[in-house]
Amino acid sequence: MRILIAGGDGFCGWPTALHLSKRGHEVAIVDSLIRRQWDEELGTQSLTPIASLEDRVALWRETSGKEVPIYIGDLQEYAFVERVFREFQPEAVVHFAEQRSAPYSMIDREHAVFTQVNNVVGNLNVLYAIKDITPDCHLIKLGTMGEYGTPNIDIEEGYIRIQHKGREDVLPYPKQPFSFYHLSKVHDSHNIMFACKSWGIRATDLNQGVVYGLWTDETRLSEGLYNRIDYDGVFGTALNRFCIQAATGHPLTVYGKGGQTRAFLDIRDTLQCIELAALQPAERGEFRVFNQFTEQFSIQELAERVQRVAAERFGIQAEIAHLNNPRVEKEEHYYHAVHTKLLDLGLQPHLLSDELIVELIDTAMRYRDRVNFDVIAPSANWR
Ligand code: NAD
Ligand code: USQ
Repeated sequence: MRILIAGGDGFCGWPTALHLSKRGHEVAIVDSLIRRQWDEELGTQSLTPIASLEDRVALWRETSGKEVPIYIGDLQEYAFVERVFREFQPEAVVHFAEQRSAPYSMIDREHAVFTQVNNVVGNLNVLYAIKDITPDCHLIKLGTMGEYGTPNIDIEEGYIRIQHKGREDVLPYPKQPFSFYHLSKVHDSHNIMFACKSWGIRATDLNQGVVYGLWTDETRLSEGLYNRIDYDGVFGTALNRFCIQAATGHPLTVYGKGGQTRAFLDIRDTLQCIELAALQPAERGEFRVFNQFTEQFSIQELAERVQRVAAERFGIQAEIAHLNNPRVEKEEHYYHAVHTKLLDLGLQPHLLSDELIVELIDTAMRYRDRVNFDVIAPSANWR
């Protein structure tokens, strides 16, 4: 298939682009490279060294013999988006290209406004480009499990059957997002649902959990193909952060009680899910929603798991620190989210293993010198 990867320079997008290219799809990347600027703004960098996007695709060409054209530009600029769609004529667009950090969106008014404008406008432009240029193209949009929040009932996949005053309907599942970032994803979901209904386009909203891991078959081939991994208090996410903290002698930063439970998946399963969704597309006019994760864990449970593996395999005694929670969220709650639709399409999960934690700790030890300890503490406060 001809697949456009928007956000193909990022943590999920780069390994997805390589994986799909390796599997024989015709792949092109769109990215504004703004993620690299946010690193500079925050005084941080990926734990692993990452080559420029131009060098990455040049090395991939040498390594695999496959061409991955790149389009550098901002999805907020419609003239740019139009040009990409006219030239590449995608059959599927995988849309990763958004500001994805909840803490970044909560820094102040400017960051909240930027996040919502960037994400909502970019997504709307993609919807219009599909409608006007490639109406049969399947939009595979990265949403997030955090759109649902933590309700005291099971979380369904996108929709819930409700009985009310003797009548019944299947309606979008209620949303109680965690941040202005997570809210931007809710706004995107509503816009996509409306576009599917009004224009008959096909879309799959992948409500993805927190992604952990780093290495995929293609990105480990050589240093120039390495993926990024974040450890800072703004872009770093729970499990990856804990492994890097254990490796560098930093206490594991559990916020509050740590009873917050979230959905998680290995980055290799992100790649699998995207390809499964692409090969079995939504129907014209259909707005499909899949919950894209494989397991759920509490944050405390993950910290204890990393602590145990660090001790058993490296002799590291990692301390668990319970920091004042910078976020407004429940620290003890019911959590059970349904996730059968991707399994039905053929997903073979990589469940969390001690080996994966060992590999992350090992990677962090190798690149310890690149860590700026000043950016590990959480800096954005929800209140
Ligand atoms: P990332 O920040 O590493 O990558 C996003 C990429 O999009 C960056 O390279 C950035 O430069 C680009 N980008 C952002 N705005 C753009 C714009 N307006 N125009 C063009 N390019 C733009 O993020 P990631 O971790 O790879 O996440 C990818 C997607 O998956 C995001 O939409 C995110 O919300 C979603 N997601 C991520 C996780 C996770 O744990 N990383 C979990 C659930 C969902
Ligand atoms: N947390 C800690 N300590 C840390 C980091 C996080 O206790 O050092 C806690 C947070 O308070 C939160 C949970 O861990 O309760 C998850 O936080 P996170 O930073 O790992 O992930 P989150 O902010 O939810 O965002 C990440 C991605 C985002 C994606 C989301 C999926 O950055 O793009 O949408 O995971 S989900 O959580 O399902 O919404």
